[in-house]
Amino acid sequence: MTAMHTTASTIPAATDDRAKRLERVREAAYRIRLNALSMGEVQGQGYIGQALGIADVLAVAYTDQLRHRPDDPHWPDRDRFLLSIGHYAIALYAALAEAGIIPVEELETYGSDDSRLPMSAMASYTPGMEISGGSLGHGLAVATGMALGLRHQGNPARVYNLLSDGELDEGSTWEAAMQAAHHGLDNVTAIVDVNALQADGPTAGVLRTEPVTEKWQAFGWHALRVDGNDIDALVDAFDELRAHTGSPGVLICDTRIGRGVPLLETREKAHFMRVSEHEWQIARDQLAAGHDTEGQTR
Ligand SMILES: Cc1ncc(C[n+]2csc(CCOP(=O)(O)OP(=O)(O)O)c2C)c(N)n1
Ligand SMILES: [Mg+2]
Repeated sequence: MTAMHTTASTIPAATDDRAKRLERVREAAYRIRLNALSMGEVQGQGYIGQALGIADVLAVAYTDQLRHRPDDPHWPDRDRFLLSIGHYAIALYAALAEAGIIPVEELETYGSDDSRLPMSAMASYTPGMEISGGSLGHGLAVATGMALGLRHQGNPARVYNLLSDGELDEGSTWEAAMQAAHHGLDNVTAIVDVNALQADGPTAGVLRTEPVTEKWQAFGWHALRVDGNDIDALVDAFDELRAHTGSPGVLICDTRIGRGVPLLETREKAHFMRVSEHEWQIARDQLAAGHDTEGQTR
């Protein structure tokens, strides 16, 4: 018997007035950044720059695009969001709190013993964390398998995989890309965070991945490239990829490490940041000032 799948969504975004829709995402992105700063302050260090950089993408995904039920993270028809970059856990926790999947108050337990929010992502610990992805380069293969399974079941859910530009160095990413295209998996969306940085330095110096768009196209993907800190452009791109049929889609997002906090945007060692005690309040003030200015110019 074919399983019944409801069409209920927590996010009735498509019918919303566009200005309201963008404003809602902008506010969510601001709170995701604040959540990330709170967690960073608990540990005094971490992958804070990446969380600030990817906050706009996560805000669009979690407050505008994904079909999910915050109180039922295992709802069979939910869209799956796979984080293959385990070190970006801080970013995803910030978004899961904004989406109501984990309580905001729980963020203060980040990285401590017995917390459900370990510093590297663990699927068995955290509601809404679909995979344990710290060993880089496996997320897209898991996404491909899940998407095949969902299609086989007649389940309309979509599978998203957020991967980093560092993961483009992994051969397994490209094996999965070939598979997804071979099977015409239009229920898969890959999102690549091109922050131009890796653990050992700028991506261009570690292993040249450009031209990224053309590579995905050559592998049979419908590829779009946008400024990953431009909410307007992100919303359009996500909409286009959801509507696209016949092949998998990839959204290549150029993001800026530390985005929204000038103090951290200009850090030399941006992959793993250490932030002094007195700098956290400055960071929050800078974030608030930027948010206000942006609000006034809209
Ligand atoms: C298979 C594998 N190889 C190496 C590592 C070590 N590692 C952890 S983060 C990282 C950098 C990867 O690049 P990216 O995610 O783009 O870095 P970021 O943008 O966060 O600076 C590496 C090599 C790993 N986790 N898994
Ligand atoms: Mg990177």
